[in-house]
Amino acid sequence: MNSFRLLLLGAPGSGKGTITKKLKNVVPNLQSIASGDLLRREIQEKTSLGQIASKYISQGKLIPDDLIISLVANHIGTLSHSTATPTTSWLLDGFPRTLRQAIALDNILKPRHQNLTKVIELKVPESAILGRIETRYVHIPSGRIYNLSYNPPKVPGFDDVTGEPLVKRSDDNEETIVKRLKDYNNMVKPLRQFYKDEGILTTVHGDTSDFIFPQVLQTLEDHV
Ligand code: G5P
Ligand code: MG
Repeated sequence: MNSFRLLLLGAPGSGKGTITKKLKNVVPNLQSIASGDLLRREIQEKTSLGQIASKYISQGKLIPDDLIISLVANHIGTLSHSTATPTTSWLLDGFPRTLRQAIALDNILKPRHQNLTKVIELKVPESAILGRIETRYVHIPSGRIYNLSYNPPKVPGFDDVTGEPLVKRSDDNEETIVKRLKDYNNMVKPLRQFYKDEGILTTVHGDTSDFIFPQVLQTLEDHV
């Protein structure tokens, strides 16, 4: 497989984090940045950004573009200056989410000659998503994701690797998820068009991550 710089697009609960983990199992040294994981760490560490972000996240609202752009830009900077070479594959999950963020990302990547090479949108029926979210638990420091039926922790309530307690996300309740899904469906339209125009968008469909993952892999294998 050629190296890639991938954006995973997809509704809340569509399995972006799950597909990232599956890809890491098969793509050596794959780096990833998940904007939601970065924000949840800021909240746990009680930083000033975390305090602002927590109010937006618990209401299911996007945090302001400027805040998320500078947070992710810092992390992309670390990626490309330390471990990454032009042949290192990496992926973004959850950023960009607005057209303004997409343009800002292009402006960050272009001078480094590291533009995105592929965008894959995961399309999962909302009926399947609603069932998953209420039973999701996460380990904030690592971003590891569990689900009581799909991939339960070995010891209920505790992270498999560190043994630390798992938590439920403040935005994982029915009221907030309905709002997040509605907002996603509106916000994604200009993003889709933007990446369609760049000729790098592929959409994959399925009810489960096990069905979607081989399609993601095939898309990356086909991409040059
Ligand atoms: P996030 O953190 O980016 P979302 O809303 O985009 O959050 P989310 O909820 O993290 O996306 P996901 O990563 O797509 O979903 O899905 P996942 O966690 O892998 O899977 C969901 C659950 O289903 C898990 O429990 C998993 O185990 C289970 N599962 C997976 N596959 C299957 C399956 O096949 N079957 C079953 N039964 N279960 C399965 O953003 C959060 C907030 O941060 C802010 C916003 O406030 C946002 O709402 N934020 C930003 N704000 C502005 N701009 C940005 N760019 C922002 N990024 C984050
Ligand atoms: Mg996620």
